[in-house]
Amino acid sequence: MKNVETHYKTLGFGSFGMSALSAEIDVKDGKIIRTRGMHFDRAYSADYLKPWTLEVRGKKLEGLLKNDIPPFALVYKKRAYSDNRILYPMKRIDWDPEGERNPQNRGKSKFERISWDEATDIIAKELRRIEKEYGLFAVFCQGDGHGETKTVHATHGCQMRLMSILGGFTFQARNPDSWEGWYWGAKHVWGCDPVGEGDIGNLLLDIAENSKYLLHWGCDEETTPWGWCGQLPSRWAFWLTEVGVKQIYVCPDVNYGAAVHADKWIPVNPNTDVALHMAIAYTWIANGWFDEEYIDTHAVGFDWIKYYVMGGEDGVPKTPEWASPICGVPSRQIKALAKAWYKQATSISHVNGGSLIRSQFSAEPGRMEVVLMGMQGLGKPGRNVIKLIEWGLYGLPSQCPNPRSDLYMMPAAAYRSLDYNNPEVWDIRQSFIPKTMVPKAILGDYTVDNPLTWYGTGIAGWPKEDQFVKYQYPSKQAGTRIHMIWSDTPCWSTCWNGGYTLAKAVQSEEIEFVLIQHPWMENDCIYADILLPINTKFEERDIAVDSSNGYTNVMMIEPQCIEPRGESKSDYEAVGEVAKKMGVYDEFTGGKSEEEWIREGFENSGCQERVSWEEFKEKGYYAAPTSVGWENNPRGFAPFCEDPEANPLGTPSGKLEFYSTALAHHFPDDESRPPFPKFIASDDRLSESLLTERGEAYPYLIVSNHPRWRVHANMDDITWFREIETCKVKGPDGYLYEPVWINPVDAEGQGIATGDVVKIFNDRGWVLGGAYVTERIKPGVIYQDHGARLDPINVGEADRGGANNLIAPSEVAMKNTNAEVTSGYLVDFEKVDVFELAERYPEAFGRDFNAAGVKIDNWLV
Ligand SMILES: Nc1nc2c(c(=O)[nH]1)N[C@H]1C(S)=C(S)[C@@H](COP(=O)(O)OP(=O)(O)OC[C@H]3O[C@@H](n4cnc5c(=O)[nH]c(N)nc54)[C@H](O)[C@@H]3O)O[C@H]1N2
Ligand SMILES: Nc1nc2c(c(=O)[nH]1)N[C@H]1C(S)=C(S)[C@@H](COP(=O)(O)OP(=O)(O)OC[C@H]3O[C@@H](n4cnc5c(=O)[nH]c(N)nc54)[C@H](O)[C@@H]3O)O[C@H]1N2
Ligand SMILES: [Mo]
Repeated sequence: MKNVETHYKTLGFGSFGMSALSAEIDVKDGKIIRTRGMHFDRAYSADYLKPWTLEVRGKKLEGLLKNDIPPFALVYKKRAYSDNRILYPMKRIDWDPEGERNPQNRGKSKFERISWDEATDIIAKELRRIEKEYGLFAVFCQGDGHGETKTVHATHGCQMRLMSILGGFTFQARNPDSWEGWYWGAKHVWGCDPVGEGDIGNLLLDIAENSKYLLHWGCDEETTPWGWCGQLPSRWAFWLTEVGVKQIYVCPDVNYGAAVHADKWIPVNPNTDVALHMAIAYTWIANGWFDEEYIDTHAVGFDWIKYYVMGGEDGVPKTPEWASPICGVPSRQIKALAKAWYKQATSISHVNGGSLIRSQFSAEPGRMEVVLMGMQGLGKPGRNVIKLIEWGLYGLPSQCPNPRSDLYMMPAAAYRSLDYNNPEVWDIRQSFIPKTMVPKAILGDYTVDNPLTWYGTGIAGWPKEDQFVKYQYPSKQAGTRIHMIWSDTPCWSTCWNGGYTLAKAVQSEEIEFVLIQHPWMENDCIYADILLPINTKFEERDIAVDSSNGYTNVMMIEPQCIEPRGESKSDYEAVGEVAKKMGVYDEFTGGKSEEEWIREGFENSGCQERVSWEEFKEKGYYAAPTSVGWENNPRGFAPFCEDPEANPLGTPSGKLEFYSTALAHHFPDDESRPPFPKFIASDDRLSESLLTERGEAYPYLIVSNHPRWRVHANMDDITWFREIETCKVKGPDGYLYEPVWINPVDAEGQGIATGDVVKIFNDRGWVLGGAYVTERIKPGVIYQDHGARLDPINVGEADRGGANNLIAPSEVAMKNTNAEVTSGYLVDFEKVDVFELAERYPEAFGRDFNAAGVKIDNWLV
């Protein structure tokens, strides 16, 4: 094509400066016209790259020379051109830093355009005032989400880099959301710091060669690998079928992976997996179907499990007949599954795990799964647990489900966000609040002497000893509560727990200033006092790495594709403008220009060992060949299995701790996370089980999966997706509602048909959704993805967009943790008449929308 320039970019939404998927962007006349997967062989030959081949029973799976990027990458240019972009700095009209601040109107009032100069003047003045009145620890920084993956122009956390230079702030510690059950549970059984997921080396091959069954347990490899690692898991699953591995799906919904690959679907009720686990253990113990020799040499504490499962503790043997009414799986199916799993090599596959690891008491299923694997000889051929996402996000050389490249690259030095895991950069323990406790901290009357307390920073990536350290808000070092929020991650309402309590917290008098920087007018942006416009990665030059695609590791220069829209800047540049007003610009940039940081990133990445800077710049990228002999790398837990003395686990005893000595020592009386796994329906804080009284009031469990057509809160405005019937359901008023899957049995009672609008509710509030009546969800369960864009009907009470996190519990999953409960909780639903609602809430229903959703104009004067 004439006059078309092709640029390399990584498109993926892991953020944190880590890996994203390499793509080629075609630009014509200053406009992006096309996106394709990167051809790795543009500058390096196939002979050099040596794509890998997996071959089992005569069937081959081959590495590609062109990246098979997911739909999110293909459509991402629409985000750059979104009508919903924030193009100028803005101020809430009724927030006057010199007079009335009207915090009660956050989420309700409109915004007016101001200049960058005016905005940064106000911000600098506020920072100085707050420093004088309370000290800088009163500034609370929220900067930890996923989103665009950028390095020099880091997506999240630039404001913390500035605040650390100024000398203080309170850090929002993001709980290990992706891994709760593994982090707080499994880690105490098999070690596996930092996140508690198992060792997955070379398992693509091990499972294909040795497993008879693969249990996709809370796993949809046709949806969630899209978030980080493209289409390889899908190709692998097709190949497994050819090779003869039977794929069994354990989940409440026929998810997209199940629809395509399942040999069998075991429909389980949300977050009741631990009952199913217990019944499997019961069947094994009752029949002697487990590996006693392995347990003797590789595990401690099996007697506790046996005692509990056989009913020794509470007089209730955990039989399949006991489990069946709880988990919804017929007892004969439980027995058949237990028998098959014992008789034949069986592995488990997760992307990260679904509700069972993000619901109440998630430590129980998290560690019971490891107990089951241990009972059948974890690490024996074909008996492992694969995490399909792991090479996606990190491409960690030690953890890759090989094959893999022979070089691991990371332009870490150029990453401009705060390095919060490095106490030499900034010790976050001086003052922090776990993300799951922020509303509680703001709404409670805690003081230094009467503080809110908890255990652990809870940040994914910290070693397990961290779980036993006690912290408090306000901290002694800070000596103050928080009075300002500075966020570059304005999707609390859509992605975190108990969103309606956050709405109340941000309207508190005590929060004097809410500053938000974001590319699009959505979600928590409506709570801002000042909004700063941020650009997309197409509008910046950067350096990037792709170790997510599974074919070859690529490091690249990312040229600028288009001009920044409006007056938008990158997060790094925006914070830089504030740094100028605070007189610390040189410290903030380290005295280096963008170009110099890109160069610095290259020099420290590992890539410089292979090519010169000049060659790298000229070719635009470096791609590493497949490593030689990867087939022989260790497979999952095989080294531990073969020699547990020489290859101990990271537990205190070095063995599988079915009974955790550390939990017993630190929290002997914690009934929400006892030393060994149990079945827990409720405690004095949480009762999100159908077995409780609340279950009678709200008789459905909701599954709130990671969205098929979004990455969390990202991309809810992509018109190409919104035309798809499982992406949005058109209501009678023409509004595109977030789908709610309802089984025909449950829909019938209320006369609900596809296209009707329903209200999902519990004692915490309600959200709307568009009914999608289907047998793909089991009866008694409804399913609505998380992350739909906020569109408040009544702030703190009702939402039209369908952001169901608003009605998720505020309590943490286990007492001495900061784990979230965002799925598998109790709700009810009923059909509503949207025209009647429109009369009752004229303002909300009067908001103008188009094919991309609610328009930005509704929020501007
Ligand atoms: N119901 C339910 N809730 C869940 C889960 C669930 O399974 N169910 N899962 C949990 C999990 S595992 C996760 S990871 C979280 C996800 O939660 P987050 O990681 O917080 O969510 P994201 O929407 O990916 O990204 C955060 C924000 O960054 C913005 N963003 C993207 N690019 C940029 C940029 O360049 N600059 C700035 N300033 N902002 C940018 C996005 O628009 C979005 O507002 O959700 C958790 N919550
Ligand atoms: N498309 C897309 N991809 C993504 C993301 C995204 O937002 N969108 N987010 C990324 C991130 S940050 C993460 S952490 C991962 C998350 O990856 P996962 O944790 O694997 O994703 P989920 O969608 O929460 O759950 C996966 C499947 O578990 C099943 N499931 C749900 N609840 C239960 C339950 O209680 N028991 C059982 N047995 N099964 C259940 C459902 O079938 C669901 O499809 O995905 C990543 N990839
Ligand atoms: Mo996640």
